[in-house]
Formats: sequence, C-alpha cells, structure tokens
Amino acid sequence: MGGFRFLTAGESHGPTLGVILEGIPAGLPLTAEALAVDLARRQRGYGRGARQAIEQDEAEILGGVRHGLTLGSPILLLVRNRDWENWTRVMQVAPLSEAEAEELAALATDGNKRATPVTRLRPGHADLAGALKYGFDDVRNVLERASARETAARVAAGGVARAFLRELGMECWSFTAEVGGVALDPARATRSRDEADASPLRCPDPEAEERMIARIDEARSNGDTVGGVFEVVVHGLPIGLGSYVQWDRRLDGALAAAIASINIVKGVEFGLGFEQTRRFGSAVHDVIEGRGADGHWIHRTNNAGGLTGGVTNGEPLVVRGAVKPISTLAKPLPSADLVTGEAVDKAHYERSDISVVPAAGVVGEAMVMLTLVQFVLEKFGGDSLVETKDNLDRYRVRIARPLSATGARGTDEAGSGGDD
Ligand code: EPS
Repeated sequence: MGGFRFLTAGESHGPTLGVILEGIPAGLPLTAEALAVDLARRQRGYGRGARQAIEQDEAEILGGVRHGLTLGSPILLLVRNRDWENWTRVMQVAPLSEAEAEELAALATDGNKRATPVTRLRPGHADLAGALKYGFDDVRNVLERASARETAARVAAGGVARAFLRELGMECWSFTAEVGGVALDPARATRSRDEADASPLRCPDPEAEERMIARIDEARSNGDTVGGVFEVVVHGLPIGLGSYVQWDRRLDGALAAAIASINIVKGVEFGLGFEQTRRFGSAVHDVIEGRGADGHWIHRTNNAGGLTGGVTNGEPLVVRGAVKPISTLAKPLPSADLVTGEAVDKAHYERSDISVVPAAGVVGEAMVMLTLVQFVLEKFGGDSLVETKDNLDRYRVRIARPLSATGARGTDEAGSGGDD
C-alpha cells in the first residue's frame, strides 16, 4: 500500500485533537511555528463565538520529524483543547467510578448544562442521525466528534501540506466571497492578499465586507446564524495532475469530495461553477491561445477553474465551497426530544458562532492542499523531497518543450535529444 493519507481523531471538549499523516517525503523542513500560522488564521473572523477566546491553537509535532526535517515516517501532530480543563469529568476518558457518576448526576440535577445529557435535537446538526446510528441516548456522544472543532486538526495537517507544496512552487490561498447573500464585487476587490487576510472577514472587497458584517450583526441580534461562500485559489500547479482515465482519478472529483467533507459545506463549484449552465458554450469555454515565450500554455479565460477532464490545465485552480448557516442557534428552532420522541419548543443551545465563513475558507485551503499532495505524489512520487522535486522539474522542462522535441510518445529519451 502506498500513497499519501491522513486521519484525525479527538473530541471537541476532550483532551486533544490528533492527526497522523503518512507519505510525506523525507527532508521537508517543518516546524511547529510554521503550522501555527494557519491554525491562527482559522480561529479568526468576525462572527466567531466565545470558544475561540479560550483556544489558542498550536500543533505539537510528536513524530516523523527530527532536527526540523521530516523523516519520511508518519507525522504525528496534537492540537490540545484548552477548554478540556472545564470538561474533565463530563468528557473523562476512564470509566466513571460510582462516586464520579454520582457527582455528575448531582451537577445535572443542579442545572449544570455541561453535565446534563443532551436530548433536545438540533435541526441541521448530526444529532438525530448520529444518535440513532451509533445507539446513543446522549447526543453529546455525537456532537463532540461532529463538531467543527475537528477542523483544527485538518488545518494542522494542511500546514504540512502547505510546507510541501510551497517547496514545489505551489501556493494556496482563500478569501470570503459571500456572506448572507452579500457578494464581493471583483471590480472592488482592491485589497492585497495580506490586507484581505488581516481584515475581519478575510475579504478583498472592503465595501462588501462592511455589508457582510452588517448581515452577521443582524443575525446576532436575532439569535440567528448566517452562511456564505469561500473561494480557494491555487497557483503554480503543473498541467497534468489527476486523470480522465478513471472516475476516482479525476482531481475535480477528489477536490469536490474534500471540500464537501467540511462540516458546514453544502455545495462545491469550480471556476464559473453553476453560472456555466446559464450561458452558451461559446461564452463558457476557455479559448486556448497557444504557448507563451516560456513554453507555458495560455488560456484566454479560466472559467473551468484550472481543471479540464479532471486534470489540471495549467491555470490557477479555483474552487468554492457553499457554507450553510451554523445549526446551533441562540434562538433555537422547535425540535423533538431524542428519548421521548416528543416535540419540544426549543432545540439544545450552549453557545455557538454566528458565522464561520472566513474560518471555513482556511479549512477549505487545508483540504485542497491535502488532496493536491496526494495527486502530486501519485504523479511525481519521491521518498525524499529532493526526489519529488527532481521528478517535477524534469516533467516541467519536458512539457514546456514543443511536442516535436519531446517525441510523439513523450519519452524522456526522445525529449533529451530535442532542442532545449
Ligand atoms: C461547534 C460549536 C462551538 C464552536 C465549535 C464548533 O464549540 P463549543 O460548543 O465549544 O462552543 O466554537 O468550533 C470550534 C470549537 C472551533 O475551534 O472551530 C459545533 O457544534 O460544530
């Protein structure tokens, strides 16, 4: 078995989140400081809730790295939950002793919300389906893992992917494109990438951002929540990642799955996305203009979002995620009780965010980068970073040559005899 893979573990209010990444080549410089950058970006954003004031996410590197360089062995990262200290008994890993169980029951009787089993189902959350599927009578067992807290582990893993892709000249970024129906106007997107990243909603259009903030304030004052759209862009990808030859080798399919797997995402678009369905083909397809002076193929537009036939086409990758409004509402919707099956006036509520679109964009970056690592390694392989780089560099040189110089079968042997 080969290839790249990663898995996360951990509950929202448990002691820690964890992630193992396997397949990252040896020799990649990696530090906890580098991983902290995206973790901090994920925590920010106007509309976040009280939990983010408690957490200050950082990833400890506990395996797979020596003297600042990856070893090619599995990388183990931990992102500890600071809030854990407020939940030690409720989320205790060891079996409860009789005395501890009594202590918890007494807390619940006194009205302590954390200690009280959750049975009032939240519409839009995994509560009902999760509890029935796994046979729980306390929704806490579901929400602890279904919580978007888990995405901190993905972002820690995404930091490793970013370090690797950056070495190969590939850069990923995201921004908030829409909140509560207010969309950015590309013509007014005057902020630089750094300026946008530092802004309250990570939005390049300052005027739209003001109106987005007003929508979040409106939701907050109504005890409501609001969604939106994030856009992830990747520059520096070579032509040829992914393949059209089999369904599960299409990069667009893998990216769509990766983005759709983010807790709050309900839709995925590439490039022009659904807008393509409203236009004639002549107003959609990207005219190929030929090779530039450096041998790169140039398209007049990038409506395809950098992917044709499930394969990168040399243009920037552009993928958007549709973020639904958070399902935990300060003014809860009516619902039903898991145990009695009867209607209740209000679903469960402890505390929550109002909007997480900027954070979801950072998670989107992580999922895109992790998917790209898999496809880069599938195409270029390499047990060490040097080997991957060599393979990629040789390929880049070869596809930048005129086809007549690379040989009809595209072999390196034919290419090396060509005119550089
Ligand atoms: C979440 C509920 C809230 C969010 C959480 C996701 O957590 P809590 O119940 O502790 O207030 O803050 O997101 C995070 C903790 C995070 O780090 O992103 C949910 O139900 O999905």
